[in-house]
Amino acid sequence: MNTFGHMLRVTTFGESHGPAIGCVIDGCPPGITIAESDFEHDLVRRATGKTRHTSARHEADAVEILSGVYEGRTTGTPIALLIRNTDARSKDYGRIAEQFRPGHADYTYWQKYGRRDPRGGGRSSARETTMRVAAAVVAKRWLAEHHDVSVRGYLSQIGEVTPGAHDWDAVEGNPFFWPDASQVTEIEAFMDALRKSGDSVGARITVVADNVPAGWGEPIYGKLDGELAAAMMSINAVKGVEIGAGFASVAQKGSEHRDVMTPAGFQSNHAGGVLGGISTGQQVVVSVVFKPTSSLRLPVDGVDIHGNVVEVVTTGRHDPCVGIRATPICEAMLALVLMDQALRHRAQCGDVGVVPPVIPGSVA
Ligand code: EPS
Repeated sequence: MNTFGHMLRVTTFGESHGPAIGCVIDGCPPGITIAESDFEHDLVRRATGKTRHTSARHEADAVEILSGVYEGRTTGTPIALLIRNTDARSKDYGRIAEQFRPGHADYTYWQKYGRRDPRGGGRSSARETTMRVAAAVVAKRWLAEHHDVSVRGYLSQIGEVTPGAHDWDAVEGNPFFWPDASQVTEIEAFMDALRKSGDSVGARITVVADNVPAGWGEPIYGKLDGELAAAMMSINAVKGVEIGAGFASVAQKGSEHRDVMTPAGFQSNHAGGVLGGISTGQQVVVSVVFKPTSSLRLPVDGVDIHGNVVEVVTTGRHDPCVGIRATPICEAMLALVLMDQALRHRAQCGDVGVVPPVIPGSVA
């Protein structure tokens, strides 16, 4: 499957070292103002090659709008976006073209299809996430204009390090999307040592959506939290997703976990803004865990496609921590799921309107 979503459907295509990557966004309402330059901000936030802490590949990531937009506004017909790959260096993959990197999708792609495009990881490359971020530029705009919904995120753990403080203003001011400016030097030193060692590390991203009205989501199949989990798990290298208190819920008592409602507002948000698969009107909170990347220059014994024992060494321009630039990707999946659910809610329940009482601090 290369398509997700129900009323808003996004299909991505392309390989890391093919001529281009792209997406088709179908089901998008007409009238949204969008220009090629609007994609730049989020694509730059996600891009490689900006600092020494990510892959050194330099892609222009220039979006071409091929369809679905006329005189600067969406027409309601499929929106096709294309980005040409300009800095692929396929010779880096010569050595591992017939090998399986331990911990990588090389082996499972081979088992599934009986063949694979080894250049840059082909379709399994994190390059694919570029188009999710591009598609979500449209979704973020629609959510903001129609519902005042905003989506943002930050790096909430890297290796063992967690933020000592949380300041949204700090997040965009460092290469890691880290919310505590006082720890940036420490993280830079950590990443420099890691890069020199040739190893990689995992990370956690937290994304939140503000002003999501109560009522978005489906009660059984298609739950808001269920679709968020599936959307986040579809990102390369993701191994865990939590909604609200998430796995910490296992150690909580019910009296602690329940979010007490008073006429003055909810007293907590352990639910992460979702009850019974439907938004509560509180902040939607999702936390996403990325595994350490598997493309390492550290040698390891492995097998090749002929079953021979080989030494696997990955050369090239790899990310020592893919989570460093994953904040915009998680934001993108949150925005796309929310817009899809908003359109579904409008289709079935658009006539219901606001149902009292609305708990203060939440959104109707
Ligand atoms: C990636 C490996 C590197 C990254 C790439 C993701 O590609 P290459 O080996 O071709 O330099 O640069 O990320 C991007 C190009 C991108 O735009 O995100 C991988 O193995 O997933």
